[in-house]
Parts: sequence; structure tokens; C-alpha cells
Amino acid sequence: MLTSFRSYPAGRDLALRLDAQSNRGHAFRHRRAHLHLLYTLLASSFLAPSHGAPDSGPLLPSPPPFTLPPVTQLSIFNKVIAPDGFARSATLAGGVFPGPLIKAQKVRANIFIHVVMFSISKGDLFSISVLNQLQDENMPLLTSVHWHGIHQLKTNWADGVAFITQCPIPQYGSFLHQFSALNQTGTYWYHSHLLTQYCDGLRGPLVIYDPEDPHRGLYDVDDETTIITLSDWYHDPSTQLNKITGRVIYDSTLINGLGRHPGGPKSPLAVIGVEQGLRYRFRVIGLSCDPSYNFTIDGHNMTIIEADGVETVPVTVDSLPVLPGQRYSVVVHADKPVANYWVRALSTFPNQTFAGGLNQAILRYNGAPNEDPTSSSGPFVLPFDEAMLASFGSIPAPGFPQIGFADVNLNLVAGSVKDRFTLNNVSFQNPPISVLLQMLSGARHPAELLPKGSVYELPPNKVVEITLPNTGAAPGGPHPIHLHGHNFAVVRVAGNSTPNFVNPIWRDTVSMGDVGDNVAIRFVTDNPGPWFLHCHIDFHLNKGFAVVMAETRDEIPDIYANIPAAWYELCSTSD
Ligand SMILES: [Cu+2]
Repeated sequence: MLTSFRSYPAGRDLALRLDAQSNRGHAFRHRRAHLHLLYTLLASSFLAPSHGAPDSGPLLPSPPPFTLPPVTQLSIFNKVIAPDGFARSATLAGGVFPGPLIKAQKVRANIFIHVVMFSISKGDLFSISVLNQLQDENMPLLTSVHWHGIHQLKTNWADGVAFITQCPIPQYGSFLHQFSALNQTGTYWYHSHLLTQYCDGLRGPLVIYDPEDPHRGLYDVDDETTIITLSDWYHDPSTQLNKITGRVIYDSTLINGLGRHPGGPKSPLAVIGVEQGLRYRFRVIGLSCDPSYNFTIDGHNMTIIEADGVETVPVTVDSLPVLPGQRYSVVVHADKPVANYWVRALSTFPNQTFAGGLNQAILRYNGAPNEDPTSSSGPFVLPFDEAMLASFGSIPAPGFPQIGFADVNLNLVAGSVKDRFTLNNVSFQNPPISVLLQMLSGARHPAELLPKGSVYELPPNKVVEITLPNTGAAPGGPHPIHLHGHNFAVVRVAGNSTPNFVNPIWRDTVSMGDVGDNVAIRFVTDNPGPWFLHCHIDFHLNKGFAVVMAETRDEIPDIYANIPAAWYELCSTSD
């Protein structure tokens, strides 16, 4: 069945092919045929026309990512690429790095209750068939794709996390993820959630555009060309990197998939083209496996308007820390003289430089010569401080406004034993059966759920507070802590001991900060299922820096009812 499918064209005709190419034929497809059709029609009817190649004059040598609609197929296969001049086999979505932009849009739906019509805000409907066509035996041949930041409200089974919410997709198999991003807009990404497979390349942007963006008046341009991905890149497959004891050192930094490595050729750098006088919404995405980046643009300030899909009160900085998994939208006004300016992403690793174009891309004003910038960085007078971030519209933290006084209070202490990480002295190991399947099969108590000591059972409809004291026992920080299934209020941020319950930032990936910090987050258990909480440094996750928040289903027993048969089939084919 898969042999007829080689590479996919970008475009809307894909939607029409979905049913035929989705999960292998069985009763599920027939049962869900109407739903498929609904997804297809809805999603294809409001698609913005996807851009082809832009005017590809010499000023824009970096083509924008190719785009896919939310109803699509995502083919995962191996290909040799050389994004920094060094050729290696990679594990890629759509054969490109970063993977294609999945471009969705917030929609409104009209519903009728009796004869009264209500216009309700709805997220886009996603129907993404992931096809595993991996063949390179030097890297994992199984796969699993997670949609980072999408809450998967009542669709935990579609979260794409191997060993937590599903069995991996076997070689030459496929899996259809159907979910709604209810009430979600903004900047997201997708990546492999199997071992450290995303370090081998399986990572790409996902954006839900908002026609009613409250910040729409602050910028003029927001399209494929204004997405800026920051990532590390390795010359060895992650299977080799995982044998390294201690910290893995990346070979290069890629901005929009291009970069250079020390001692390497002068391979092309990404060029971001701007028109003098316009204001750009740059969507900066931390696609990294390990390093955190300090992102700057010579001569230009940045006004933050979004963090992890949450609109913020605008705040202007001249440098921006972007940890693995984090996203920011920043407005940059192209109000400087027509010229070239360095865009810089310097990691917190030791001995990093900009020599020879390392860790850099180019901001090129229309009319500037096609050459390297001569700009210099700084001075830096508007530093980022997470305590300055507030969600737009002031969304208070849930629960009693005092640390330790939520309904459920968990203190998770990160540590390490030998070459593994621990949380409360337990190092996470992948369970033999996915946690969701365990919960479905009736295991009711934390003691019964595997992996032992790593699953925290949470009652429904309660306020949960998690404190993350940084004792210095877990090396290799700053650790970005990511929770699946939720945004959380960061009631105490890194670098600040004073809690904020009134107008905290809400997000899904937060820095654990430095030694002495004690970050606290809060969320409400309104989304049943097992949700991974882990360090987003992929090597740390792979070494056990994770726990599972198992939200029970006592009061909503029917939410598992619509798990497709194909989900169960994955477990019979991938062992
Ligand atoms: Cu970590």
C-alpha cells in the first residue's frame, strides 16, 4: 500500500487522498468515514492558499519552508543531507530539514442550539497520517511523532509519545492522528518522540494562524518567511551520541536549517529578507536537542508578543533566551539603514564563537548587497526577564494564591545517578506497555502503573502545583521542563523568588533556571490521560529525566471511547 507513495506534493490535493492512504483498512475506516470526510472538507475549505516559491530574486536565497495543510500526510524517511556542508544520513519529515511547515488556522464554527446560532471559537482540525518509510539501520527504524504544545483535549491517544500514549509506528506502517486544537493559536512544532530520534532530524514547525489576533496591529508581515528555527546539528547518528558519557557536543547550529561547523566549508547561511519600514512577526522556535540559544539581531530590538502559543503583554528586549521546545513571536521593525545584519544564536555551551559565520544567519534589507554583514552586536540594555512576561489579558493562576496551597502539591527534585537523571530519586525507563494502554486496561493505582515510581496519578478537576527546586544535582542545564496536554501558569519563574499568581505567564516549556531557583507551575487536571512531564533536552529525557502525570478518568469515563482501532493495532505490529 505504501509503495505507491513516494514523495508528496505540497498542496491541497493531499486532503483528497487521505482516506485512501490512512491507517490500514479495517472496520475503523468505515466507522470513521463520515468523520474523515468532515475533517477533510472543513480543513480544506478554509485553507489559505499555500504559497509556492516566492519571488526568488538574489535577495532571498533561502527558500521558505514548504507547507502542508492540517489535513495531510507526513512521510518519514532517511535521506543524506548536508545542511552545514557535512553530508550525513538523516531521519526527516518530508525529506527536508527542518520538516515542512504545517500551517493551520483558527476557525469559527456556527452551532445551533434550538434556533439560536452561536459563533464559537474553534481550533483547527488536524488529520495527519504519519508514514514510516525509514530504512537506515544505523538509526531507529520505528517512529512516533508528537505535536508539541497541542493540548490534545480528550485525544490523549493522538499525542504521539512512544511508550506513553502509543506504541511506536513500525517500519512501513502508518498512523493517523486526528485532533482539534481547540482554542489554540500561535507557534508550535512537531518532532519525533521516540528515543533521541529528533536529534537525527525529525523536527519541524507547526503554526496556527489567528485571523483575530489581538496583536495584529503590531506587525505587517507574518508568513512562511518569518519563521526562524534554531537547532543544533550532529554529524553522528544519535544512536552513537547516546553512547557518550557526559555532555554531547553538537557540531553546528542551524538557523532555518542552514549553518556552518568549526573547520568546515563556508556553506550558505540562511537569509531572512525584509523591506525597510515594515514590521515583521518573527516566530522563533527552539528546535534544539540540547543547547539553549541566546537569540539576537544586530541593531534591532524585539518585542515579544507570544510565548509557547500564548499571547503576551508586549515587552521589548534586545536578547532572547530560547530553550529547547520554547517558542516566541517577536515583532522586529525594519527601521534601520538598508544593509545586512547578523542574526545570532549563541548557545550556553562553553567556547562558542561567531568566527567564520558560525551560529549566524543574515537579516538582509531589500536593496542591500548580496554579501555578509559587517554589523556588530550590542550594546545590550534590554535583557530578557521571564518575570516581565505576562499573558495577554491577565490570566490568573488557578487555586489559592500561595505556594504549596494547591489541591495537589508535588515537589520534583531533579538529580543524577551515574550517567542517568532522576526525579525524586527515580530514573524514568520506558515501560513495556504504553501508560495509556495500562490505564485503559484497568490499572488504577500509581503503584500499579509502570514504570514504577515515575507515574503520578492525579484526580480530575483539581489544581496541581509542581515545584522544581534546582539543587544543582542535575548537570547540563538550564533544563527546559515541558508538560504535555496543558499550558501551565508559571507562578514562580527562574531568577525570581517572588511568586506571581495575579498575571503569570502561561506556557508549556519553562526553564528550571540556575542553582537556587525553585520554579513553580500550576495547571488544572481537565484533560484525562497520561501526560509526559520531562526535560526537553532530548539526551536528558533519554537518560531518565521524566515523569508521567496520569490524569484519571473517574468523572469522564467515555473519553477513551473514540480511540481508533488502528491505535490498538500499533501494539500488535511494533514489537
Ligand atoms: Cu535537562
